Amino acid sequence: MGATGAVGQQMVACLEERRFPVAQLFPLASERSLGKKVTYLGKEIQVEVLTKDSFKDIDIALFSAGGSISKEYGPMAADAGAVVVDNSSAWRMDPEIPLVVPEVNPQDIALYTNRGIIANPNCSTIQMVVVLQPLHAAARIKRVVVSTYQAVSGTGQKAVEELSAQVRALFSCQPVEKKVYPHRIAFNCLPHIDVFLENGYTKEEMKMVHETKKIMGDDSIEVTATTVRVPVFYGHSESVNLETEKKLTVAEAKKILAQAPGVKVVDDPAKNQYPMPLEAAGQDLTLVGRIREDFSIKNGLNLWVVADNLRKGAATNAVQIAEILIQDYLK
Ligand code: NAP
Ligand code: 3JM
Repeated sequence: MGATGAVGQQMVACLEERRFPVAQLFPLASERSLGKKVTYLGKEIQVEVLTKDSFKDIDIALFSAGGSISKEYGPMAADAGAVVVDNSSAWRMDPEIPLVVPEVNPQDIALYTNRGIIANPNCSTIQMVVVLQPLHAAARIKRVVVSTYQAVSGTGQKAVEELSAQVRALFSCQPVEKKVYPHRIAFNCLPHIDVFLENGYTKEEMKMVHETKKIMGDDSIEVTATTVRVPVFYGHSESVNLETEKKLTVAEAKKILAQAPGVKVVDDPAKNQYPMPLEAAGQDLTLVGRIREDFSIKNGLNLWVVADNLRKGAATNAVQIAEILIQDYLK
């Protein structure tokens, strides 16, 4: 569901690359996509328009068409017998619905039987908790201060086109058009992702706070976030500051992270080696580097975390959940 979008296209690619045992693929989108085709394992499949009957005889429904579609059609798909893996924020904080990052809380997938829906976390949360979890297990994280540098592809296909068009317009002395963001994104940074809330934070910032506690199963972890849109096409970066209960040296943290599932340490400043969006894009690992002590507190660490927001941040995480579903639950 949402097969023609930025996330949906990556989902199809991911199913293909990971050789997911698909018997039949049904790409769904809106009537705007009538006539479009999706290529899967060399075959062209016609995109179908979403209707109430789309989920008959479907085993797994991957949703990425926005919150309102997920709210309306998620329960319908579940009632029709499909297990829904939903990429939107619609169901994430519902206490009956599991919110899963396979490297962190795969056991929560079992709770899909509550409502037939599993929620996929926000892209910025996913890449952060993959790195936090092993450090938390070793030293208990008390507090996290995170600032994000998020790619435009996180907003969708239209935002990718907007950044390209603005760059082309600026370099050819043409007027710059803005439709997706309230300000120009080319050569700019917008400390504004999703809507502003009454508490002064954006909804994206509060997603990071609430989702982190739920996935890690620990309400005592304090999180504060500033989320920023930057003129990068693919790959979100995060500056993460941690305070732990137990002291972790840089060497210990590096060793723990080097063994953590889904994580790759890229940290050799002398050779200019550190994670970057250009390197993270197009692959599935979460890269971490610039690992250093925060000398301003007793037990503190600073990290720089980068991942492909459309892959680990969305499509890959959803497909990993589906892989566990078929392996352990839908036999
Ligand atoms: P996108 O590029 O704008 O694609 C949206 C997709 O949804 C398209 O396939 C679109 O079909 C379809 N769609 C929209 N309205 C529809 C409707 N009324 N009926 C049927 N299909 C409809 O956006 P995206 O970046 O792929 O993101 C899609 C959603 O995934 C987001 O809204 C968000 O909830 C979620 N998301 C999650 C993460 C994450 O962190 N896990 C990251 C990014 C996005 P048409 O092409 O026919 O319009
Ligand atoms: C990432 O229109 C919508 O409901 C989608 C908004 C959106 C979300 C969301 O809140 O589901 C766009 C991009 C996300 C997300 O992952 O939280």
